[in-house]
Amino acid sequence: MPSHLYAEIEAAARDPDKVLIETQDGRAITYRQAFAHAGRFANALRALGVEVGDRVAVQVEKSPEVILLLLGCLRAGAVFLPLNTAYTPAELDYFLSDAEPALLVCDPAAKPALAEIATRRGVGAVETLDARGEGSLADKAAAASPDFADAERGPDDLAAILYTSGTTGRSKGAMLTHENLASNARTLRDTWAFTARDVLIHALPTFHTHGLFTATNTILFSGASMLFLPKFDADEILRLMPRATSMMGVPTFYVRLLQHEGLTSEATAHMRLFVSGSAPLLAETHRAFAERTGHAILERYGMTETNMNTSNPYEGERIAGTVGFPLPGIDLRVVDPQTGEGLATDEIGMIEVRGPNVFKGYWRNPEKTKAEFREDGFFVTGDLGKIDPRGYVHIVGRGKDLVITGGYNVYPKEVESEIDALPGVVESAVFGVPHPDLGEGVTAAIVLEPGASLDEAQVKAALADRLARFKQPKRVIVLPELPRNTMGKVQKAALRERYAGLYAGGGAAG
Ligand code: MCA
Ligand code: AMP
Repeated sequence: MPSHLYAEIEAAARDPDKVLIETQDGRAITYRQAFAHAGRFANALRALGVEVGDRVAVQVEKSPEVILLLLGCLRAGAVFLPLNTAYTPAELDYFLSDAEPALLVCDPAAKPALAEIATRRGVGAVETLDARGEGSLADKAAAASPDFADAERGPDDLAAILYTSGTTGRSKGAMLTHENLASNARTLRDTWAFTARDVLIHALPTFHTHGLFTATNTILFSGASMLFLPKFDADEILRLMPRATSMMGVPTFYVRLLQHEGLTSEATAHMRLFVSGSAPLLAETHRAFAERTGHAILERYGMTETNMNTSNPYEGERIAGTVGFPLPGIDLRVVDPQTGEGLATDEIGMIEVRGPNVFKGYWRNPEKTKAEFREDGFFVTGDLGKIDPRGYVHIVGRGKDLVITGGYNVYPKEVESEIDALPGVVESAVFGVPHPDLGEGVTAAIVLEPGASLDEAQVKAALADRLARFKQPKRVIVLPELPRNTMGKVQKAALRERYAGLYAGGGAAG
């Protein structure tokens, strides 16, 4: 079977002359052009030594070429491995050593720093692609033939690896198969009523599930179009709305749109659907948006490991503060986290999911994979929730120590390890507290050695090269000691409570 996922995407494009992606500077790429360009990328990959099953690590700014390269990887049978542009070279070092990609594609400006790491880590080739879609890889693709015999790839073969941070230890690579992605794209297209007439405002980054798969694959499976913005920009989004039908975003998008006086029912009149996910949407944001525009934001719930699991209904009541029903074909249950026993309606426990959307396991990490699956195939999400009498799923908290800031996940352990390594620091506790713009703000409490004179600015400066910007604490608080329970465990709940008002009234940068 030629490339399972790609073949389905190609079959869904009934009108090859339809525009797939249009950019702010007026570039328009049709499906026909996209498929031909994917063929050129596939040929270029082969010439660079990328074979079926090889990983292609990609840390580049958003451009239509990222999507074309993804399609090229699928055609070549390679495994696409996107990396957040905010990751520092120190973070890249780990991903390259763990994933052992055959090729690293990076921004031309980053090449000098990354090429050295890539060589050390045995990466076969390093090529470049910039925000305009230009660079050495683009040059090689332009010189290559558009004709390519697609690799044989079945439903269970790997299409992508996306790294997700871990509560303990380093990030883990979630292995996503062709059918994991295809099944979710089919389901979302049908559940959210996407057709070839749709035009999606795409302002999300293209290195995480939300922008790369949830948004893009739903459009590809509908033969529809996307208006690509390099990043969130409220003015631009409002300017595009009269031409668009839909948008997918993180809650911060909606918080920021509500701050714009241009957000009115007239401005949104051409839109049929606003989707929110990646982090909890406050019920007050949902209500305020409905009051201003007449649109009930559709909230859904997913994970890197599982793609999308639940969604509020397209037809029917979208209830603020809930994430709706399990998607068709996906089993979701709430269990006692200790015993694994199923819980009754309205009882709070661990959310577990099973279905064609659920990933194949963690890359080269069978122990972690085993630890997060039940014997009957359910994946333990780490999210705490309940199912109400009407069947709506509510997420009420996290069983995992995780901060979600502007839709990005930050695992405190990773930040704490960096802080604890600083001279003069005895220990630290990293936690999230409400942030008006980002949902939660990453916050650190630290304890210093007697006589040490480290201050907030010094801690922040020391972390600058070590951690991606979004992981760096917005505030660092020096304490004589951390609050502990009788067992000696640090009480993050007490810290969250004590500093709950830290960012109240703060602006975007908090
Ligand atoms: C930017 N900054 C941040 C964040 N973004 N800090 C913490 N958290 C963030 N998310 C920093 C910048 O470096 C800058 O710092 C300062 O905050 C202000 O930046 P600003 O220009 O306001 O930020 P922005 O560029 O407008 O970005 C904010 C954003 C963006 C639009 C919320 O972060 C974003 O697009 N987030 C989407 C993330 C996403 O796609 N998540 C999906 C993951 P300084 O001024 O100090 O330099 S996939 C997923 O979760 C699952 C599967 C799912 O269910 O979807
Ligand atoms: P990630 O693994 O980075 O993709 O993040 C997935 C996590 O984001 C989930 O396990 C949830 O904790 C959180 N999440 C995603 N969507 C929602 C939502 N609609 N409401 C609350 N939390 C969400």
